[in-house]
Amino acid sequence: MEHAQTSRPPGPKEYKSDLKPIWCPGCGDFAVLNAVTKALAFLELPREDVALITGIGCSSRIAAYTSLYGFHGLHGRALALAAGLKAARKDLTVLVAGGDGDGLSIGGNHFIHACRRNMDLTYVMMDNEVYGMTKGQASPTTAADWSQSKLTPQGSRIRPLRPASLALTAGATFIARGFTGDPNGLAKILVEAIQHPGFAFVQALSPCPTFRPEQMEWKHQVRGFEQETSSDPMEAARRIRADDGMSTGIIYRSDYPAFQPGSGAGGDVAAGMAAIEGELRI
Ligand SMILES: Cc1ncc(C[n+]2csc(CCOP(=O)(O)OP(=O)(O)O)c2C)c(N)n1
Ligand code: SF4
Repeated sequence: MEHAQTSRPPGPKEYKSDLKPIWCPGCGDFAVLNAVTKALAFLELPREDVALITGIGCSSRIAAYTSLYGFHGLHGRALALAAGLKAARKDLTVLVAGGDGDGLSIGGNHFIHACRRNMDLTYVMMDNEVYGMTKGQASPTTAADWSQSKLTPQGSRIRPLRPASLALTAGATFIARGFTGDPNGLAKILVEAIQHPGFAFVQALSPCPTFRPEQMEWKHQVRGFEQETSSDPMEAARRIRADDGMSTGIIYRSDYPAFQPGSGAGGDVAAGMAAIEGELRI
Protein backbone atom coordinates (compact mmCIF):
# COMPACT_ATOMS: atom_id res chain seq x y z
CA MET A 1 0.00 0.00 0.00
CA GLU A 2 1.34 3.42 -0.90
CA HIS A 3 1.88 5.69 2.10
CA ALA A 4 -0.03 8.93 1.87
CA GLN A 5 2.04 11.96 2.93
CA THR A 6 0.35 13.59 5.90
CA SER A 7 1.56 16.35 8.20
CA ARG A 8 -0.08 14.84 11.29
CA PRO A 9 0.98 11.49 12.78
CA PRO A 10 -1.03 8.47 11.54
CA GLY A 11 -3.95 7.22 13.64
CA PRO A 12 -4.32 3.48 14.43
CA LYS A 13 -6.42 2.87 11.29
CA GLU A 14 -3.71 4.24 9.03
CA TYR A 15 -1.34 1.52 10.20
CA LYS A 16 -3.78 -1.02 8.75
CA SER A 17 -3.81 -2.14 5.11
CA ASP A 18 -6.85 -2.39 2.87
CA LEU A 19 -6.87 -6.19 3.15
CA LYS A 20 -9.73 -7.64 5.15
CA PRO A 21 -8.43 -10.23 7.63
CA ILE A 22 -9.59 -13.77 6.91
CA TRP A 23 -9.30 -14.83 10.56
CA CYS A 24 -12.34 -16.69 11.92
CA PRO A 25 -14.94 -14.57 13.73
CA GLY A 26 -13.89 -14.15 17.36
CA CYS A 27 -10.22 -15.00 16.74
CA GLY A 28 -8.00 -13.21 19.25
CA ASP A 29 -5.61 -12.17 16.49
CA PHE A 30 -7.93 -9.28 15.50
CA ALA A 31 -7.22 -7.71 18.88
CA VAL A 32 -3.45 -8.11 18.46
CA LEU A 33 -3.70 -6.22 15.16
CA ASN A 34 -5.64 -3.49 16.94
CA ALA A 35 -3.19 -3.37 19.83
CA VAL A 36 -0.16 -3.16 17.53
CA THR A 37 -1.67 -0.33 15.49
CA LYS A 38 -2.74 1.53 18.64
CA ALA A 39 0.75 1.24 20.12
CA LEU A 40 2.36 2.55 16.92
CA ALA A 41 -0.09 5.45 16.76
CA PHE A 42 0.62 6.29 20.40
CA LEU A 43 4.35 6.33 19.70
CA GLU A 44 3.73 8.37 16.51
CA LEU A 45 6.14 6.17 14.59
CA PRO A 46 6.21 6.93 10.86
CA ARG A 47 5.07 3.83 8.99
CA GLU A 48 8.13 3.85 6.76
CA ASP A 49 10.33 3.50 9.86
CA VAL A 50 8.69 0.28 11.04
CA ALA A 51 8.87 -3.28 9.70
CA LEU A 52 6.78 -6.26 10.79
CA ILE A 53 8.29 -9.69 10.15
CA THR A 54 6.26 -12.86 10.60
CA GLY A 55 6.50 -16.62 10.20
CA ILE A 56 3.68 -18.85 8.99
CA GLY A 57 0.36 -19.56 10.69
CA CYS A 58 -2.99 -17.81 11.08
CA SER A 59 -1.36 -15.30 13.45
CA SER A 60 1.53 -14.70 11.07
CA ARG A 61 -0.87 -13.23 8.51
CA ILE A 62 -0.84 -10.06 10.59
CA ALA A 63 1.92 -8.41 8.53
CA ALA A 64 -0.33 -8.26 5.47
CA TYR A 65 -3.04 -6.49 7.46
CA THR A 66 -0.78 -3.56 8.29
CA SER A 67 0.50 -0.73 6.10
CA LEU A 68 4.03 -1.22 7.47
CA TYR A 69 6.92 -2.68 5.60
CA GLY A 70 6.51 -6.39 6.13
CA PHE A 71 7.81 -9.81 5.35
CA HIS A 72 5.54 -12.86 5.63
CA GLY A 73 8.44 -15.23 5.94
CA LEU A 74 9.06 -18.93 6.46
CA HIS A 75 7.61 -21.08 9.22
CA GLY A 76 9.71 -20.57 12.36
CA ARG A 77 12.17 -18.19 10.72
CA ALA A 78 10.67 -14.80 11.54
CA LEU A 79 13.22 -14.03 14.26
CA ALA A 80 16.15 -14.96 12.01
CA LEU A 81 14.82 -12.72 9.25
CA ALA A 82 14.21 -9.91 11.73
CA ALA A 83 17.71 -10.20 13.19
CA GLY A 84 19.15 -9.87 9.70
CA LEU A 85 17.01 -6.85 8.94
CA LYS A 86 17.90 -5.16 12.22
CA ALA A 87 21.61 -5.87 11.68
CA ALA A 88 21.44 -4.12 8.30
CA ARG A 89 18.98 -1.35 9.26
CA LYS A 90 19.41 -0.40 12.91
CA ASP A 91 17.37 2.76 12.27
CA LEU A 92 14.19 0.69 11.74
CA THR A 93 11.81 -0.33 14.51
CA VAL A 94 11.55 -4.05 13.87
CA LEU A 95 8.50 -5.94 15.14
CA VAL A 96 8.18 -9.71 14.88
CA ALA A 97 4.99 -11.76 15.28
CA GLY A 98 3.77 -15.33 15.00
CA GLY A 99 2.13 -18.22 16.79
CA ASP A 100 3.20 -20.51 19.60
CA GLY A 101 3.81 -23.27 17.05
CA ASP A 102 5.86 -20.99 14.83
CA GLY A 103 7.93 -19.62 17.68
CA LEU A 104 8.36 -22.66 19.92
CA SER A 105 8.25 -25.74 17.66
CA ILE A 106 10.02 -25.20 14.35
CA GLY A 107 11.28 -21.78 15.49
CA GLY A 108 12.23 -22.76 19.05
CA ASN A 109 15.95 -22.62 18.41
CA HIS A 110 15.70 -19.17 16.88
CA PHE A 111 13.63 -18.02 19.85
CA ILE A 112 16.28 -19.10 22.35
CA HIS A 113 19.09 -17.40 20.46
CA ALA A 114 17.07 -14.26 19.81
CA CYS A 115 16.57 -13.97 23.58
CA ARG A 116 20.23 -14.40 24.39
CA ARG A 117 21.39 -12.22 21.48
CA ASN A 118 19.25 -9.37 22.85
CA MET A 119 18.97 -7.34 19.67
CA ASP A 120 16.51 -4.45 19.77
CA LEU A 121 13.45 -6.34 18.50
CA THR A 122 9.87 -6.62 19.77
CA TYR A 123 8.48 -10.14 19.44
CA VAL A 124 4.76 -10.82 19.89
CA MET A 125 3.89 -14.49 20.27
CA MET A 126 0.16 -14.97 19.69
CA ASP A 127 -0.42 -17.95 21.94
CA ASN A 128 -3.58 -20.01 21.37
CA GLU A 129 -2.05 -23.29 22.55
CA VAL A 130 -2.75 -24.92 19.18
CA TYR A 131 -1.70 -25.03 15.52
CA GLY A 132 -4.65 -23.10 14.09
CA MET A 133 -3.69 -22.92 10.42
CA THR A 134 -3.15 -26.67 10.02
CA LYS A 135 -6.47 -27.48 11.68
CA GLY A 136 -5.88 -27.92 15.36
CA GLN A 137 -2.88 -30.01 16.37
CA ALA A 138 -1.20 -29.76 19.79
CA SER A 139 1.55 -27.16 20.04
CA PRO A 140 4.38 -26.78 22.60
CA THR A 141 2.08 -24.74 24.87
CA THR A 142 -0.86 -27.19 24.73
CA ALA A 143 -1.78 -28.87 28.01
CA ALA A 144 -0.67 -32.52 28.17
CA ASP A 145 -4.24 -33.78 28.59
CA TRP A 146 -5.89 -31.79 25.75
CA SER A 147 -7.54 -34.58 23.75
CA GLN A 148 -9.67 -32.78 21.14
CA SER A 149 -7.22 -33.31 18.28
CA LYS A 150 -7.59 -36.54 16.27
CA LEU A 151 -3.81 -36.83 16.35
CA THR A 152 -3.71 -36.91 20.16
CA PRO A 153 -7.01 -38.48 21.27
CA GLN A 154 -5.54 -39.31 24.68
CA GLY A 155 -3.76 -35.98 24.98
CA SER A 156 -0.16 -35.44 23.93
CA ARG A 157 0.99 -36.44 27.45
CA ILE A 158 3.87 -33.99 26.90
CA ARG A 159 4.28 -31.17 29.40
CA PRO A 160 3.73 -27.69 27.93
CA LEU A 161 6.48 -25.09 27.76
CA ARG A 162 6.11 -21.84 29.68
CA PRO A 163 7.17 -19.24 27.08
CA ALA A 164 7.95 -16.55 29.69
CA SER A 165 10.10 -18.97 31.66
CA LEU A 166 12.02 -20.00 28.56
CA ALA A 167 12.51 -16.35 27.54
CA LEU A 168 13.87 -15.48 30.98
CA THR A 169 16.26 -18.41 31.08
CA ALA A 170 17.50 -17.68 27.58
CA GLY A 171 18.24 -14.01 28.35
CA ALA A 172 15.36 -11.84 27.08
CA THR A 173 15.58 -8.43 28.71
CA PHE A 174 11.86 -7.55 28.62
CA ILE A 175 9.17 -10.16 29.26
CA ALA A 176 5.43 -9.51 29.40
CA ARG A 177 2.10 -11.24 28.98
CA GLY A 178 -1.04 -9.61 27.59
CA PHE A 179 -4.52 -10.78 26.68
CA THR A 180 -6.52 -10.05 23.55
CA GLY A 181 -9.63 -9.58 25.68
CA ASP A 182 -7.89 -6.44 26.98
CA PRO A 183 -6.56 -4.82 23.78
CA ASN A 184 -5.84 -1.52 25.52
CA GLY A 185 -3.77 -3.29 28.18
CA LEU A 186 -1.97 -5.19 25.41
CA ALA A 187 -1.33 -1.95 23.52
CA LYS A 188 0.20 -0.37 26.66
CA ILE A 189 2.49 -3.37 27.08
CA LEU A 190 3.48 -3.10 23.41
CA VAL A 191 4.33 0.58 23.82
CA GLU A 192 6.78 -0.32 26.58
CA ALA A 193 8.09 -3.31 24.66
CA ILE A 194 8.80 -1.22 21.56
CA GLN A 195 10.52 1.43 23.68
CA HIS A 196 12.67 -1.17 25.43
CA PRO A 197 16.20 -1.07 23.96
CA GLY A 198 16.74 -4.83 23.66
CA PHE A 199 14.86 -8.05 22.94
CA ALA A 200 11.29 -7.61 24.19
CA PHE A 201 9.12 -10.71 24.37
CA VAL A 202 5.35 -10.30 24.64
CA GLN A 203 3.19 -13.40 24.99
CA ALA A 204 -0.31 -12.45 23.84
CA LEU A 205 -2.95 -14.92 25.05
CA SER A 206 -5.02 -15.05 21.86
CA PRO A 207 -7.96 -17.49 21.83
CA CYS A 208 -8.71 -19.74 18.84
CA PRO A 209 -12.50 -20.16 18.99
CA THR A 210 -12.43 -22.62 16.08
CA PHE A 211 -10.14 -25.31 17.52
CA ARG A 212 -10.08 -24.29 21.19
CA PRO A 213 -13.60 -22.95 21.86
CA GLU A 214 -13.07 -23.43 25.59
CA GLN A 215 -10.54 -20.56 25.42
CA MET A 216 -13.47 -18.16 25.19
CA GLU A 217 -13.57 -18.66 28.99
CA TRP A 218 -10.14 -17.06 29.33
CA LYS A 219 -11.86 -13.72 29.82
CA HIS A 220 -13.02 -15.02 33.20
CA GLN A 221 -9.62 -16.41 34.15
CA VAL A 222 -7.19 -13.65 33.15
CA ARG A 223 -6.16 -11.10 35.79
CA GLY A 224 -3.23 -8.75 36.34
CA PHE A 225 -0.08 -9.75 38.23
CA GLU A 226 -0.26 -8.61 41.83
CA GLN A 227 3.36 -7.47 42.00
CA GLU A 228 5.06 -4.83 39.91
CA THR A 229 7.68 -5.52 37.28
CA SER A 230 10.85 -7.11 38.58
CA SER A 231 14.42 -6.48 37.50
CA ASP A 232 15.55 -9.45 39.58
CA PRO A 233 15.58 -12.59 37.41
CA MET A 234 15.22 -14.94 40.38
CA GLU A 235 12.14 -13.05 41.55
CA ALA A 236 10.73 -13.03 38.01
CA ALA A 237 11.36 -16.78 37.73
CA ARG A 238 9.54 -17.41 41.00
CA ARG A 239 6.62 -15.29 39.84
CA ILE A 240 6.33 -17.15 36.53
CA ARG A 241 6.52 -20.55 38.23
CA ALA A 242 3.93 -19.64 40.87
CA ASP A 243 1.48 -18.39 38.26
CA ASP A 244 -1.05 -20.45 36.29
CA GLY A 245 -0.09 -18.65 33.08
CA MET A 246 -3.17 -16.42 33.13
CA SER A 247 -1.71 -13.34 34.87
CA THR A 248 -0.91 -10.39 32.65
CA GLY A 249 1.51 -7.50 32.89
CA ILE A 250 5.20 -6.79 32.52
CA ILE A 251 7.04 -9.56 34.34
CA TYR A 252 10.70 -8.69 33.92
CA ARG A 253 12.90 -5.90 32.63
CA SER A 254 16.69 -5.69 32.60
CA ASP A 255 19.05 -3.03 31.30
CA TYR A 256 21.60 -5.48 29.93
CA PRO A 257 22.92 -3.76 26.78
CA ALA A 258 21.39 -4.64 23.44
CA PHE A 259 23.55 -6.26 20.79
CA GLN A 260 23.85 -4.47 17.47
CA PRO A 261 26.29 -6.02 14.99
CA GLY A 262 28.81 -3.49 13.74
CA SER A 263 28.28 -1.13 16.69
CA GLY A 264 31.16 -2.19 18.90
CA ALA A 265 30.74 -4.72 21.66
CA GLY A 266 27.08 -3.92 22.30
CA GLY A 267 27.36 -1.15 24.87
CA ASP A 268 28.82 -1.27 28.36
CA VAL A 269 29.01 -5.02 28.84
CA ALA A 270 30.61 -4.77 32.28
CA ALA A 271 27.76 -2.59 33.54
CA GLY A 272 25.30 -4.96 31.94
CA MET A 273 26.88 -7.96 33.63
CA ALA A 274 26.64 -6.20 36.97
CA ALA A 275 22.98 -5.43 36.30
CA ILE A 276 22.14 -9.09 35.79
CA GLU A 277 24.20 -10.47 38.65
CA GLY A 278 22.46 -13.65 39.74
CA GLU A 279 21.02 -14.29 36.30
CA LEU A 280 19.61 -17.78 35.81
CA ARG A 281 21.82 -20.33 34.16
CA ILE A 282 20.72 -23.60 32.64
C1 LIG B 1 8.46 -25.85 7.09
C2 LIG B 1 6.99 -25.97 7.36
N1 LIG B 1 6.55 -26.93 8.17
C3 LIG B 1 5.24 -27.04 8.45
C4 LIG B 1 4.35 -26.16 7.91
C5 LIG B 1 2.88 -26.31 8.19
N2 LIG B 1 2.39 -25.32 9.12
C6 LIG B 1 1.86 -24.16 8.71
S1 LIG B 1 1.32 -23.19 9.94
C7 LIG B 1 1.77 -24.35 11.10
C8 LIG B 1 1.54 -24.16 12.57
C9 LIG B 1 0.79 -22.93 12.90
O1 LIG B 1 0.60 -22.83 14.28
P1 LIG B 1 0.98 -21.53 15.07
O2 LIG B 1 2.33 -21.07 14.73
O3 LIG B 1 0.73 -21.80 16.51
O4 LIG B 1 0.00 -20.43 14.49
P2 LIG B 1 -1.58 -20.29 14.44
O5 LIG B 1 -2.00 -20.83 13.12
O6 LIG B 1 -2.16 -21.07 15.59
O7 LIG B 1 -1.79 -18.83 14.57
C10 LIG B 1 2.35 -25.46 10.50
C11 LIG B 1 2.85 -26.66 11.22
C12 LIG B 1 4.86 -25.14 7.07
N3 LIG B 1 4.07 -24.19 6.54
N4 LIG B 1 6.18 -25.07 6.82
S1 SF4 C 1 -8.25 -21.26 13.11
FE1 SF4 C 1 -8.09 -20.33 15.14
S2 SF4 C 1 -6.18 -19.12 15.07
FE2 SF4 C 1 -6.80 -19.56 12.94
S3 SF4 C 1 -8.00 -17.77 12.31
FE3 SF4 C 1 -9.42 -19.34 13.06
S4 SF4 C 1 -9.74 -18.82 15.21
FE4 SF4 C 1 -7.88 -17.75 14.55
